[in-house]
Amino acid sequence: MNRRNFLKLMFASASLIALYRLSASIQLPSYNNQNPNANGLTPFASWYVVQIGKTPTLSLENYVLTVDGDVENPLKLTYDQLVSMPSVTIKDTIQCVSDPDFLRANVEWTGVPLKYILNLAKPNQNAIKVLTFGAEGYTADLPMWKAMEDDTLVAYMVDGQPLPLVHGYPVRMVVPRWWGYTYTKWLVRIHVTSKNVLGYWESLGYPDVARKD
Ligand SMILES: Nc1nc2c(c(=O)[nH]1)N[C@H]1C(S)=C(S)[C@@H](COP(=O)(O)O)O[C@H]1N2
Ligand SMILES: [Mo]
Repeated sequence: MNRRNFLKLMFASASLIALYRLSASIQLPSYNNQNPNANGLTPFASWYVVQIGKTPTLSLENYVLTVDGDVENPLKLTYDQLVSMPSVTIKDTIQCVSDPDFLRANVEWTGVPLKYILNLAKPNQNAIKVLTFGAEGYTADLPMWKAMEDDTLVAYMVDGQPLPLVHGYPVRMVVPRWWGYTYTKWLVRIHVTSKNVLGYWESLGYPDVARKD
């Protein structure tokens, strides 16, 4: 190889390395996903669906959210009561543990902080866990400290619209930074307990502290 070709080769490989380093330094937002729209959100049509049973159909008129167990003040909340409570809107990525790269969606949830509802129900001193129930019988558990985080939500809207039926209409759990199996869809019951209970996937060996990282 003559000197001129050697220099060309050096220049070409240096450019390739520079290009590679540039692409590696681009930080993807934490809520990045396939097929995001202009706002970085996942259109409902490309949002994955994961569930163990059939989709139950709940009506807003008959909807009741029961809060019971080791609480001083058990509650039965109607849909209207729930949506008139103080709410927050947050961006999040919901991700299924079984394929976290493919099964994830960027969404914007609106809901009532679970903490607000628990404070109304007044958990007893010995309460350590919260078990959430879906209308079809699904369960997931949260330790009390996670249930009391400001952005753990009882959500009734996504991207400014009612939840799609398959994504938990009318109400579901939202547990940012934790795996999708804690996001109980068709939420109908919040059970506070002093026992170390496990939900459906937790009892099958998935992490009870279901942190994504
Ligand atoms: N009621 C109910 N909620 C559920 C489930 C379920 O089977 N039933 N599956 C969980 C699992 S494993 C995941 S990953 C998410 C998926 O939510 P999505 O279908 O809205 O994307 O829902 C969670 N909530
Ligand atoms: Mo999942």
